[in-house]
Amino acid sequence: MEITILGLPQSGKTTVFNAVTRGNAQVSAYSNKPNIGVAKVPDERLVLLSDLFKPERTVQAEVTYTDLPVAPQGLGKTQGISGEYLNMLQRSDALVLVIRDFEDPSVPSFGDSVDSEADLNTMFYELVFSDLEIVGRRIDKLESNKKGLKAQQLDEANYELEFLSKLKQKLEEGVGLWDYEYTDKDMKLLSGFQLLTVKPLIVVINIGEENIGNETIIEDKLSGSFSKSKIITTCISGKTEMDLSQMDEDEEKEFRDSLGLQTESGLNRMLRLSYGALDLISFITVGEDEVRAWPITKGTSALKASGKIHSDLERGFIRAEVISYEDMKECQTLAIARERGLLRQEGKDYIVGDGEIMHVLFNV
Ligand SMILES: Nc1nc2c(ncn2[C@@H]2O[C@H](COP(=O)(O)OP(=O)(O)OP(=O)(O)O)[C@@H](O)[C@H]2O)c(=O)[nH]1
Ligand SMILES: [Mg+2]
Repeated sequence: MEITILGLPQSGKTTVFNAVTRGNAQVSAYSNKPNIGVAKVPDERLVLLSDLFKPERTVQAEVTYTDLPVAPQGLGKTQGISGEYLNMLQRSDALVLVIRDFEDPSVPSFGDSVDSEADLNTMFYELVFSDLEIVGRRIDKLESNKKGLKAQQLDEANYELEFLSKLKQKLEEGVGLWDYEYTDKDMKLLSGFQLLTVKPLIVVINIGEENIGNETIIEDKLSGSFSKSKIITTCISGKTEMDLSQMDEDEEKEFRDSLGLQTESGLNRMLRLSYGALDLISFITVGEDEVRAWPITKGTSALKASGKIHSDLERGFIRAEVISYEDMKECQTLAIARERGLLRQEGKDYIVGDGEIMHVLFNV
């Protein structure tokens, strides 16, 4: 699963990328290669389970982030997004849009002054225009190919044309396709187009250090204009989080406390929200060697989930022993859980839930 970070020039994309991946990509260097890094998804359940099982290692779920290089000429000037830049956005499963909301005279602002609301609208329009282009091209192509079609193909083409016209209308109204209600057939058609305003979007408002503590007010102000189910808004102080991400754990905690940062850092919240936006949940395996979170899409069966661990487990799957995180926390040991009958036996079609601890019995 991949998330791509985009935004206007100098909005803090690379800074956010570094904070998320604990990486050291050069901030503000005009490089034309994307930065690619892995972010570990925070999960307090792993902390408690590691306390119980004292494993050799604890492994968090991971998501890949890409920080796109300097926006191509025209980005932010409502000319739509195109070329390789567009391809990269289309390939990703979700988008993180970084919006500048920090004052810093040494960093030139995109407009006359720092205006997060205007920047957000600008970027929304960029995404909408880019989709409008794609939809428009597809409509033209279908129209011009219609002549030679046989009856059934013509029906299909007409269905698609009707669907695309509805999308086009929405886009022309300036709203994205985030909240459009799609039928299963629509979804199938849609998957071929890789439209940007269909992908989950996480808007990250990059606030200045001086606004730490005002996150809720800022979020409410900006998200009011687009309450859409597939768009999530969150504030982070990019620069602070980047500095914090370079520290060791104790130092980071001390610094966080001294800043009076929220109990859950904006960064963790962003990582958690992005994970959810990808429709991912985690199941957990426990043992002396390893306590580990495994990402699966919501609705995954025990059989498919076991295949994430190893293909042998899927091939030779017998059954799974499953316990909820809450029950595990209560029982403290698997022996007690078993005694109390809380370790359930589940078959291959069982739909694995978030945070469930699973042990797969198999035979190959
Ligand atoms: N004061 C302050 N400065 C920031 C913050 N975030 C980023 N900056 C600064 O803004 C400048 C641009 O940050 P980058 O992270 O390179 O921004 P970018 O969007 O990746 O820039 P390009 O890739 O060049 O478009 C750098 O000098 C950062 O140090 C912040 O939260 N507060
Ligand atoms: Mg950058």
